[in-house]
Amino acid sequence: MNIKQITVAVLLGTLTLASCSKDNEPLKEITTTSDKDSDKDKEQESDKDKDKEQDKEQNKDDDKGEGQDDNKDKDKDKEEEEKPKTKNKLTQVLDYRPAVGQFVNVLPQYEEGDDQEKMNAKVLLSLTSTDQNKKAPISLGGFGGYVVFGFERDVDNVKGYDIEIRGNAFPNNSEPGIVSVANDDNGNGKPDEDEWYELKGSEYDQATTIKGYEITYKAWQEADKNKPKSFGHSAWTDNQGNTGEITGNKYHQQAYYPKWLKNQDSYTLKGTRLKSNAVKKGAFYMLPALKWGYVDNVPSSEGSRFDLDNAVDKNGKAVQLKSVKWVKVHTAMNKVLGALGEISTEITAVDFPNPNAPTND
Ligand SMILES: [Ca+2]
Ligand SMILES: [Ca+2]
Ligand SMILES: [Ca+2]
Repeated sequence: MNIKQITVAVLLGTLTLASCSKDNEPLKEITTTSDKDSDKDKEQESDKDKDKEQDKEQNKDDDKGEGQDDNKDKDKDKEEEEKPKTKNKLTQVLDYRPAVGQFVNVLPQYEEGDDQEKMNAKVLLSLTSTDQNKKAPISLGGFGGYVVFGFERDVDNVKGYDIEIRGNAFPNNSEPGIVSVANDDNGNGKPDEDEWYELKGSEYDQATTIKGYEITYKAWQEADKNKPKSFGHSAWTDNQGNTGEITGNKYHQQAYYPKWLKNQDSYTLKGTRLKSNAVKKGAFYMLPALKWGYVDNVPSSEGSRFDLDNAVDKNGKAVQLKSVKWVKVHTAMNKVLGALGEISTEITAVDFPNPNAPTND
């Protein structure tokens, strides 16, 4: 036993004595301390209990949470079923190949170094940008110039119209474009050798309509430079034995041949060709609207809508399509109208009517 131990023993003795004493002061002091400790213990115990309770609560909440998640999933499924479908959207331009034309390299604007991919992206931006400064019509140039669109999801064949493609037509200024559609039949993710179905318009069965028309545009040649307004010049030949030329006009003095095809001396475009119905009135031309079924033909939304029920195969036989992946538009006429330039389809917007219409199957 050392001094410390002795001190403790004495203190313990005092403590025992004090405990027995009727003098409450030291007892109080001591017991108070002791009570404080025990209170602390109690508090700690109670804190522990609280913690336990909290844990329990949390577990309950967790359990609830899990339960809620299950319910949420179910609710979500229900909502998916009941929620109105959002409108489909134009999200891709897979190919933009205008024919030679007065707005080519301008709508959209070509910049040095742009390649096919860049031009496709510019077309998409022109048609979908929410910035009004970037939104602009795109031009397909003369006959056969085309663009291929892809969407957020496949275009369903609902009852009635399935897609709306607007142009910049106004009365007596119609420049019709033909719509064709396809699915990825060969599964390579590209709109290529898949079967394309034309959406019949009012002129499809006319005797003057040529199916499988082909035209080849030649790039500007050194020999063209002495011709008047030669900047826009391009000679063409077609598969019907005709030859002709696109000529420049004073209003548009850039090259009319797509500049991003700089390594191609010529290129060929194909499709159904409609006879031009342009009528010359003095120095002007009137371009009356066709009855129905063409892009850039009438100014109204209603007249710019297309129904997949009008799809025909390459032999003109009607086909029933449940949905399509890609939509193509090409300029339908081959005609240069003096200073007005060539007939060229323009596109300003792609939209979808009636997203919740029942499907046609
Ligand atoms: Ca339909
Ligand atoms: Ca394909
Ligand atoms: Ca137009």
